Amino acid sequence: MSFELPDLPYAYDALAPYMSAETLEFHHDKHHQAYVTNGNKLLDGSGLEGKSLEDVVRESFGKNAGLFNNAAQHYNHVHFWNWMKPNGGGAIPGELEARINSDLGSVAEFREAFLNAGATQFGSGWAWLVLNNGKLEVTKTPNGENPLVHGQTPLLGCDVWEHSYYIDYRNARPKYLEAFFDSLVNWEYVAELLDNAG
Ligand code: MN3
Repeated sequence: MSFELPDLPYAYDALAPYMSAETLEFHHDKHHQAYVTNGNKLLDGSGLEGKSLEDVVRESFGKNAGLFNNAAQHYNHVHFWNWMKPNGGGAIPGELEARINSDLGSVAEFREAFLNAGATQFGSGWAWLVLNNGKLEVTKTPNGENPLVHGQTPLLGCDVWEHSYYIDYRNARPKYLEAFFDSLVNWEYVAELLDNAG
């Protein structure tokens, strides 16, 4: 297999004013495309050509930094576009909300932990809601690293690389994180990933 850039699941201007068309044009068409293009070049001859994207990410980690960085960022962004939707945020599907309440205390505590993870990730990286040994946890990772390489299932991720927010929020990463959580998250997709994880 080779990596392919998926279309955005909505129009470029569909997430405004929380994420502008200009941000999505750069982020999807330039940054994500570069991970796909470079990932394909590095996949060729790596010995991992026949593997699923998830396996390429897991098996290149710690062994082939160039391939890992691009494959992991491709995986992260494929999901990132689906972790957002127009008129997102708001009500969390009941079963997911119940899991959040039992594992993380409350939705408010989860929100605070998630925003804090994103704000305190020094430099580029991601904030995550993951399933780890059957329990929901909030984590963060640097650069392209993702929960797959730690044996966890990513359920929600927020890209805190500057390219994700600098056009719309300049240096105000916490404001971007609040807008993401409150007005962009596609909770149905998060619930679907939790269902798939069993
Ligand atoms: Mn990005």
